Amino acid sequence: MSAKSLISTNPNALIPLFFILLLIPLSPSSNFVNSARTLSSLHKSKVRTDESLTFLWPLPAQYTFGNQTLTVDPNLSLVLGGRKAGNSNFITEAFMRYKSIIFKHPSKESASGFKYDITKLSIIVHSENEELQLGVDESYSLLVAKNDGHSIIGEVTIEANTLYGALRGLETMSQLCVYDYESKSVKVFKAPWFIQDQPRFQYRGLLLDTSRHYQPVEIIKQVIDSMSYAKLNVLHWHIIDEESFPLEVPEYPKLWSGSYTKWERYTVEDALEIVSYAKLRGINVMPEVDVPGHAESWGKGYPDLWPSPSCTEPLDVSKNFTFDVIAGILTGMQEIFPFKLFHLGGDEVNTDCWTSTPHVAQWLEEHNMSTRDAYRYFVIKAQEIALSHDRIPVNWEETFNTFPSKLSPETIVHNWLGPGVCPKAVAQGFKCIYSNQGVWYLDHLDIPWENVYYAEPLEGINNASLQNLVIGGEVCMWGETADASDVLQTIWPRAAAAAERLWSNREATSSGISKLQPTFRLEYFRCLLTRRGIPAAPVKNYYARTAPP
Ligand code: CP6
Repeated sequence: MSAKSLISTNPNALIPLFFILLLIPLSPSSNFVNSARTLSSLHKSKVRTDESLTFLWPLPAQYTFGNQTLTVDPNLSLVLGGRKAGNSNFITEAFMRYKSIIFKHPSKESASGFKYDITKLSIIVHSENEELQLGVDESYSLLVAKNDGHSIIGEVTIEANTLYGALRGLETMSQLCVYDYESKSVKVFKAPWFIQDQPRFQYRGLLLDTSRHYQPVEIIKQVIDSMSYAKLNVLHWHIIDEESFPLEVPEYPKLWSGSYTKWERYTVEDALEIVSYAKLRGINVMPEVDVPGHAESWGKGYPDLWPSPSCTEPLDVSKNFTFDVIAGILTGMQEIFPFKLFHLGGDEVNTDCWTSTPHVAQWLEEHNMSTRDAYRYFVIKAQEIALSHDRIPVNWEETFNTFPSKLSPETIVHNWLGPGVCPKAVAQGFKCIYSNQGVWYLDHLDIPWENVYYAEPLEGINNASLQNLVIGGEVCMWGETADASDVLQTIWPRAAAAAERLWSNREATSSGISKLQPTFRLEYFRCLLTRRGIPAAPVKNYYARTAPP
């Protein structure tokens, strides 16, 4: 079946949900999570107020639900509305993807004349702007209700300002559509649903390291798919490091001779494919060029980048060639990665090779620089290269810890050495990303999911305008101990704990045994991942599983 045949143009879909919202009495401070009642004026069903468990992950910002069970037509059709009406392959493709997720099980043939409650899904997108950058509007409203024949908006309606908000709404909708093994058909339980949702943080990242172990493109795509299920939105691609350089760089074609083998490489076309695959799922890809440490593999193709063949890291600070190569890499990557944020690393720099290599030591002396000065000189020069390529530099926290006042004011400080640096960085006006290694390093297998879940990026920051400088957080999947055979089950389910922390209300996810039952919902989400083909590890061992409520 072609995608086009599913689309009909329904002028009713142009009537925004907004007008419906006006009909709904809301007290401004009402906590939707606990007072589900607003839709009862619109729908005759009784809205549940007794308990608030949902199977949604991450938990939406605001939601109400009722007590109806609705049937969903396996031939669900798409109706496009708003300014994007009729011309969005983007939405149509996303709809097709989600349709195959929702109807994975063949539905039992219904008796002829059977009327499904839900036969169409309306998607209204207001903005024509398709750009995906930090801070893109990901908000959406979602209504799932029985069409009583009276209201003009019925069944399922997703309304969003951008394509990316609509994607988040589709994900939520797909989580409400549950295969019912009794009737062998897809149902929505606890309808009508009304959801208004947006993320708490604009940057919700996952670091993937493809230098310590090569990850095939297909695995990276699975990582991207699974990120979209948890509403994560930045893939921090730690693509190169000291161990290997798998990426093709047209300006310096010998760089990827630093790959492990000729087959463990990414062509420019591979990288472009990953970026566009991610964009269709609302995910930005942020590349990292980690300098001056963590770059030994560059010298395999260009040994001049090493201080000497026997002392190979950090990169030679004394040569212009070093910065020419960095600029060449940036030029190549700029063509691949449209995301404005660019990670320049800057962590774990041991400058011994600079003092022990005669020509570098001499250069330091001529320039009257200590090793710390030279480290600063290197990082600032790399930042200038990024800025001249219209990129915002992101640096690991050591650069801020060592010379905060010299960094470009645009710098985004990336925390990793325990908690505490974001409060200091935002106090000095820098933006910050939280990745405390004690809780958000996924290669640390001994960190329980609860520690991931209850880690709070705003810890230690009380002033609201300073809190706004924490753009979000990122879980890190360093690659030393995981390859294609186990990287997904190392990422999941714990990355999902961070994903809810970064998306959902702070109050709804705060510590203590929440009545929102994160344990059970996480087990349910992990199970959802496995049903969708993502090999997520068990939350707890089998015998310790939580009984369904
Ligand atoms: N690689 C790079 C790494 C790490 C960092 N940078 C790292 C350090 C300590 C731990 C885990 C990872 N492997 N380039 C630090 C940001 Cl425990």
